[in-house]
Parts: sequence; structure tokens; C-alpha cells
Amino acid sequence: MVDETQLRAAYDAAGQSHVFAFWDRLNADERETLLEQLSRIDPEHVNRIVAKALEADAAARNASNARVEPPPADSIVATPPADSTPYRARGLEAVGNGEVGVLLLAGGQGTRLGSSAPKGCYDIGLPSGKSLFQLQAERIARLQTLAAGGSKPVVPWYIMTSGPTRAATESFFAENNYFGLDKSNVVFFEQGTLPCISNEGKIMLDAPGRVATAPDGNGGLYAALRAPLSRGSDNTVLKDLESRGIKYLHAYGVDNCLVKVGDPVFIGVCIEQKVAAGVKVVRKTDPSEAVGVVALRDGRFGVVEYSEIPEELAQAREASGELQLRAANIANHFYTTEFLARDVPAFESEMAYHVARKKIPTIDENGERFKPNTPNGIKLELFIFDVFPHVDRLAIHEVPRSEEFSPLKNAPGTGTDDPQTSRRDLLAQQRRWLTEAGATVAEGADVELSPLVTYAGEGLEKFAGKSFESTENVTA
Ligand code: UD2
Repeated sequence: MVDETQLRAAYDAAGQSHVFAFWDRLNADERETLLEQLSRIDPEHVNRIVAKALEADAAARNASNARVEPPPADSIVATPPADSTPYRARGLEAVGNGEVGVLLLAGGQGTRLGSSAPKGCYDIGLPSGKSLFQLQAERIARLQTLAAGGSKPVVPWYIMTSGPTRAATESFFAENNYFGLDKSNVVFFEQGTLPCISNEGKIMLDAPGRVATAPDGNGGLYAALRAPLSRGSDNTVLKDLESRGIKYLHAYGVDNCLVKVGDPVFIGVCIEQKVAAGVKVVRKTDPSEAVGVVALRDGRFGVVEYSEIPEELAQAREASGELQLRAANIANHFYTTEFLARDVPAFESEMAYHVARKKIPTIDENGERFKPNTPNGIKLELFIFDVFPHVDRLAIHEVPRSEEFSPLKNAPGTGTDDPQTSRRDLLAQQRRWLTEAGATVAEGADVELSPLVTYAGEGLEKFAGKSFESTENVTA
């Protein structure tokens, strides 16, 4: 039972007593629900992180505040195919020993895409009709096959959801029988939420008896690793990682149809570099591209996010004509379990939340719900790469954009980062793989290669000399 008096006193002391403004019109159940929600929020903590976030936001927007420069050249590893063999072998060895897990960031709400379902459910229009989730599941299955010589070629898949995406994601997997994976190796967990805050610093309501909340950003991952996997459970992702002996994690964003899930080359690079954290990048050429850029800020590693980068920094070029900040972050990270379990908790409270100014549905003084047409408040988000300033060495693995990055951000027909560009880039990649293997693919023939057939273009010798005349989905 939640103590109403105590809660009222705490919110009053924090200057947030307005959350009780509609108390008198709430019935017993609504009051119980509001008290339950309020008891899970610490208003003083909210005030502190809001103040810190606004201060950091003002500083980030003032380019002269921080010395921002490209990352040191020796922290960037490019792996042309010839050089990637030893790294791939080292990564596959780790996968085969059961030391590698993958962490899927699937809590985003994909508002720009215009789909109400979780992004991973999206069908980008491939001949097979597969969703992004299915492509990723089958890449894990193929990776396990490639590492079959090891003692324990099992890659557990940790899927972070948020309130809005959890139920739909879990049911999609259940309906599709985990896409052939062993369900005991698919672990769902949920990131936290934070109250939305008005421009006056007040906790916002979106109903007379409900605080408006939003997911706490993909950096909510770090706290979520320690959260109970389900109500009443004492198991957590960190405990599961330890119990399975997982030493290395590949964390990635759901929306990139080219993502190499558990990429053994990337993992091999990071193991060989003996780093606690690594990040994959592609070469940025368009100053306005909506990607973060890996940089040094006052000598510390970091990512300047596209929503925060001052224009002059985004446009700055070197004598060569290349963008000065061109290491584009593709939401594709490596961490050691030790770093996540031991190092991050030690500095976590120092990470400032980012401020996103949004039009937040709320209620007026009569308790009537409305959606403003100008930003009326802020959402607070931690970004997954906010840990980078706390590492002394960061492996930056530069990869070819055409092989590794084609994000699904926008609604069909937008022309960039949309379902059509995803489909185009994936089929173009697989056409290249078939051509390199000695096959020919007729113009206009969309030949899709199941991830169960090939992970990164390997194992296609059997197609040498074959001519693909029409669209098909190759499954064997
Ligand atoms: C992300 C990167 C950006 C660039 C771009 C490339 C961050 C903070 N920014 O920007 O630098 O790499 O992608 O496409 O990573 N997510 C959650 N919980 C949340 C919010 C997001 O799990 O509360 C997931 C989301 O489902 C997705 C990933 O994080 O898998 C990136 O989220 P996004 O696509 O909204 O990020 P974007 O495009 O603003």
C-alpha cells in the first residue's frame, strides 16, 4: 500500500505538488493507480537530472564551449577484406566458445517511419517478405553454424524493449516461433521511463490521474541490465550474462537491414585491441546526414549527435575536402561484460541526460487532453554512447557503408533511409556477393539470399556459373 501522505510531502518538497491537482475528481482506482505511478518516480531525482540535462544541453549547443576534433587516426581500424581474416577467425573462436552475446536496442518508437508496430516487425518488401527481426534471427542462426566447431556455439540474444514496444515485440516472436532460434536463448528485458517535463520544469500529466512518461533513451540500457527481467524475478541481464559466461557483447540498432549481428570481424578487432568498448563507423559525406559523429571532446572520446552538432562543426572540412568529422556512428557497439557490470555503474550518475524538445500531449486546467502544435516540454534521454567519455581507449572500426549500413528511418516513398532504400541496398549487396561467386544475375532480377545460406557472402561457390534470370528467394 502506498502512503499518500508521504508521497504528497515528497512531491510538495520538490515543488511538484501540482501532480495532485485533479485528485478530487479521481475515483478510488484512479487514485491508487496515480499513487502507484508516483511512488516509482523520485521527484527530487527528476529535478536534479533535469537541471543537469538543461545545463549540458546549453553547453553542447555552444560550439566554442568544447574543443571538438576528429578521433586519433590510430584508434580507427579499417578492415579491407584481405585484412579481416585473422579478426574474423578470432571473433568466430569467441562465438564458438559461447563467449559472445548480442544486445538488440528495440525500445525506439519509430515515429518517423509511421508504423505503429515495433520497427523490427517491418517488412521492407523483400521477395521473402521477411521482417527485420527475422533477418537478424537468421543471421544469428548462421553465425552459430559458422562457429559450430567450437565447444559452445550459442549466441544469446538480449532484446531491450520499452513500454510501448514490449508486448508487441514478444508476441511477434512467439507467433513466429522465435524464427527457428531456441527461445531459451532469446531474453527480453525492458528499459526505464522518465516523466515528460514542461518548459517550466514541471512533471507533466497526460490525464488527470497519470504522469506523461517516455522511454529514457537507448542509454537506458545500462540501468535496464540490472532491472528484474520480469516483475518479481530476481534474474537480470547482467546475471544471465555471468551465468552463461558471456564476455563480449555486440549491441546494435534494430533498423539497419544490413547489420551483421554478432559480427565476428568487429568482435575480433575489439578483442585484439583489448578494449572495453568499440564502435562501428562509416564514412560520413553528407554534412546534414542524421547520424552522430565519433569525435574527441576536450580530449575525451564521444559522439556528437546529429540533433546537437553545431552547424559550423557539421560543415567543417579538411584541406582534402573531406568532412573533418566523418566517423559516422551507426548505432553498432561492442562492450565487454566486465565493462558493463563493473565500470559503468561507477560513473553512471555522471552521465547527463539529453534534452529533446517535443510536442507532448497533456491536459489543460480543466483536465481536457490536447496535443500542442509547438513544443511544450522536454523528454529526457540517455544515449548509449554517453559512456565513451569514460573509456581511455575506444576501438573505432570503419566499415564500407554499402556492406553495413542502410537504416530504416522514414516512411515509404521518402527517398532516403526508407523501406525502398533498405530493400535496394540489401538486394544490391547480395547481387554483388553472387557476382563475386561467379554467378550472373539478370538485370531486374531481385535475388535474395537467406541469411541461413550466407552470413557475409561466404559459402556461395555452388552458384558459380549459375544464371539467375528472375526474382527469387534462395533458401538453400
Ligand atoms: C541513432 C544514433 C545516431 C546514428 C543513427 C543511425 C543514438 C542515440 N543515436 O539515431 O547517432 O547512429 O541512429 O541510424 O543511438 N532505442 C531504444 N530505446 C530508446 C530509443 C531508441 O532502444 O529509448 C533504439 C531504437 O529502437 C534503435 C536505436 O536505439 O534501435 C537507435 O534509435 P533511433 O533510431 O531512434 O536513433 P536515431 O536514428 O535518432
